[in-house]
Amino acid sequence: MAYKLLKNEGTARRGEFETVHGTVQTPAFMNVGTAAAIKGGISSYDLVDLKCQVELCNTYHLHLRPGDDLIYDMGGLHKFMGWKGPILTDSGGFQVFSLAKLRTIKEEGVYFSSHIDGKKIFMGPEQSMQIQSNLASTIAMAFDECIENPATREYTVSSIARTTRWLVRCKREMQRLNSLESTINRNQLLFGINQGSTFHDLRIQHMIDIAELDLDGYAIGGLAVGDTAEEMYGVIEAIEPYMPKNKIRYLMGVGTPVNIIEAVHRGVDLFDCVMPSRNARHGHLFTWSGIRNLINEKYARDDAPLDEQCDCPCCRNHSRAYLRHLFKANEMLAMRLAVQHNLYFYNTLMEKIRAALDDGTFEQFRAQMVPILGKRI
Ligand code: PRF
Ligand code: ZN
Repeated sequence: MAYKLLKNEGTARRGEFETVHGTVQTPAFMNVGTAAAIKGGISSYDLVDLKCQVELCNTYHLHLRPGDDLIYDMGGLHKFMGWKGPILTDSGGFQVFSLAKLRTIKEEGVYFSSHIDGKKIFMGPEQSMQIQSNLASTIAMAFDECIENPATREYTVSSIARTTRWLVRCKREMQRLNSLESTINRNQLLFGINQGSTFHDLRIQHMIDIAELDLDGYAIGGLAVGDTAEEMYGVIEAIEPYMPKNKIRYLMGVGTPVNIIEAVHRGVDLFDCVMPSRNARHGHLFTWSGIRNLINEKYARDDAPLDEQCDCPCCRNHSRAYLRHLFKANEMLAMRLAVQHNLYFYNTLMEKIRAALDDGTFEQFRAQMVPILGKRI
């Protein structure tokens, strides 16, 4: 089980990541199915048609509902939701901070109330690993604190020290769980998460510290949470030389097509974001000519497919006028078709990025696509 670097162009990397649930071609985008479902009525079998390689689910949500013990009893997340490919579970370290109410952070972990029914819950590194082990995902994420930007240097120093101590506990607990015969996926991988707000020296030191733990992959967390895109690119550039070359690198919760191209340029291999599915549900569609708002009156009698260059299920079968009508009429099908298109677009974007890296033309691709993809049309 390993990351193999196939080719690079500057700091940009073309690689392969082998797991027990299949090999991921990188750079790759993970499709977000928070509560074991992609919002917008997309099933696991749809994901195959949408060229999805990896699905991402959330520890926090699944622990609250239906409960990780139930999913364990049902044979794990793969069997439960009918998806055979790799699954990455986020640790709860982000959702506890963004969704939970009345939370208190202590050395042992976080005390909080469920956003669903107010129930009091404790989650620390050991609990997060136990839940993710019950879910039996391919990749578990470390339990971290995601600090919102801007943050003070003083708070950042103490927070990342605790995140490092939590990471050591995560690794120990994951080793213990993987040694148990009752564990569903005894090859579960663990990724560490770099934090440090926008302080380059703290980011670098934290990266050096966690690289020593020799984990299965490394994520960059704490970005796209109040910082500008330029600050985010600056942090990636600062830590890239300190990220192990032989391990996969994941930028958490990012981002727009332009953000992804810019991060690949700076050495990132793996992404996830709710943006394609969330924007689709509001009629915002990513196309190869720019970003389209389908609710616009000008599409009322437009017979063209949403994107002439796209061969997703929506573009192959329907017109802009029809899709706009579905949105205006609040039909469920509007969501489903729009989400299918946006996910297909993101997965195709990654395919094009990989092809450009294979050909040694990624920088050309970047120069050509960045001005187009960020434009509203
Ligand atoms: N930590 C975790 N999950 C995350 C983040 C983080 O910092 C982010 C930040 N963009 C998204 N998801 N555990
Ligand atoms: Zn399409």
